[in-house]
Amino acid sequence: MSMKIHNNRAQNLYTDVAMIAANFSGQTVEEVFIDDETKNSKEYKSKNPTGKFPCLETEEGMLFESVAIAKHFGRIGGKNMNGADAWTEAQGNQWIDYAQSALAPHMYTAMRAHFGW
Ligand SMILES: N[C@@H](CCC(=O)N[C@@H](CS)C(=O)NCC(=O)O)C(=O)O
Repeated sequence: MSMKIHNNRAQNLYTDVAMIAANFSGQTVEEVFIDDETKNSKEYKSKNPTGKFPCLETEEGMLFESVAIAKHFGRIGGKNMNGADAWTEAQGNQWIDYAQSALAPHMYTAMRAHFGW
């Protein structure tokens, strides 16, 4: 089974993060858009409990959170994308964690102010 990335809309920045990692790691991933009715169904909630996108469908199961998905691609691509050793992996993770905790929570606020959404 090929991997499918579930998305709610085009230009979801979180899905873009995961797909950039997919492309760099050489993965072929089909994008599937999930409508609100499907998202809110009991069956779908059991697969994607946070209701957030992206969510990756794999042979092993479903995986949510864009960074977890990106790191999964980084691992399975066989190109040491997550770091060639413990130190370089930790250095990458420090910036990912910084971006997630200090930047991402304010990203949409800043973009709304800038673009007038
Ligand atoms: N921490 C999550 C955030 C994902 C997220 O907030 N996705 C939004 C982007 S629009 C979403 O799916 N919203 C749909 C909803 O809340 O119904 C990640 O990194 O994947």
